[in-house]
Amino acid sequence: MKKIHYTEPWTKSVHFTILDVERLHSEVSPFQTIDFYRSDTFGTFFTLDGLMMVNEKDEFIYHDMISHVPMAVNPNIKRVLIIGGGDGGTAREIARYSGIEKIDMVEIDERVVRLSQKYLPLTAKTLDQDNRIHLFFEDGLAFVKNADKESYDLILVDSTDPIGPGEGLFTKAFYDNCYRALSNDGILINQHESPYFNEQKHEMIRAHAKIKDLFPIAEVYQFHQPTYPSGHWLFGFASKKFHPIKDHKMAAWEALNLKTNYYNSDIHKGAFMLPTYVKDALKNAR
Ligand code: AG3
Repeated sequence: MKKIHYTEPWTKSVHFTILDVERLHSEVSPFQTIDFYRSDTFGTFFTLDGLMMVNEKDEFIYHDMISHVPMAVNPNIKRVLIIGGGDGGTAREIARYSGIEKIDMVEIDERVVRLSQKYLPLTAKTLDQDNRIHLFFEDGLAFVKNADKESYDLILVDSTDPIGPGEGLFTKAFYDNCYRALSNDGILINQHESPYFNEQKHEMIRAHAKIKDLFPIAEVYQFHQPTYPSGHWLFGFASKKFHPIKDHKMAAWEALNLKTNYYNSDIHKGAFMLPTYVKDALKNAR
């Protein structure tokens, strides 16, 4: 197959390029452009509107950090709502907990799920193998708006950047509805962009400003995602009751004996220790 170069513009002047990739598939869905590629270094990867979403080499980092951090704070989580996450990686990690009763996954674009099932079984394979997982191909914004009050213990917002179909998932109205749909010990984890380049930092600040106004506990934690802009990426941890460090149930989580390749109890604590420039940016968020 013909080899091409794949480039994501991280900023106007900084581009990330992977040389010599094969394009496996390309299509324009009703929501976005979806491309699947194959690289010697990163394995199979896919992009939405040209932006890196998932690749076989570093997906474990993102999916460990979105899933195991809240599960180690409240091991009694039973009802989970995933917004986005069409590649299936987040559902795969959550499904490893036997105490989970249901995983509702709301992905606006069915094509992302179907193509991931075809080209990326590494992340998508659990989607049709676990009957606790229920797929809804709907707008996440409308779904949480119509969800019953206090009907979930955990909401995971596994979204794209706030451009295109992911935009509504960064609004006050959306976070408001998440708050309402969460139980009293509920936790919200959201894709929180990067603090490093101004392009993503701006979105990080906007998201935090909205979430900290709503939730009594609103923290941010970091991890290394080498293929996202700057490689320094964040999730938000918001909750009505649990603090991610003070309520960390380290022994209970370790007793589960889950093998993870990035997440561990030291990372759990360390991830919430932020560099000064990030703390400052979040403190002044409005
Ligand atoms: N969600 C995408 C995170 C943002 C990536 N941004 C970028 N490349 N500019 C990943 C979904 C994984 N389940």
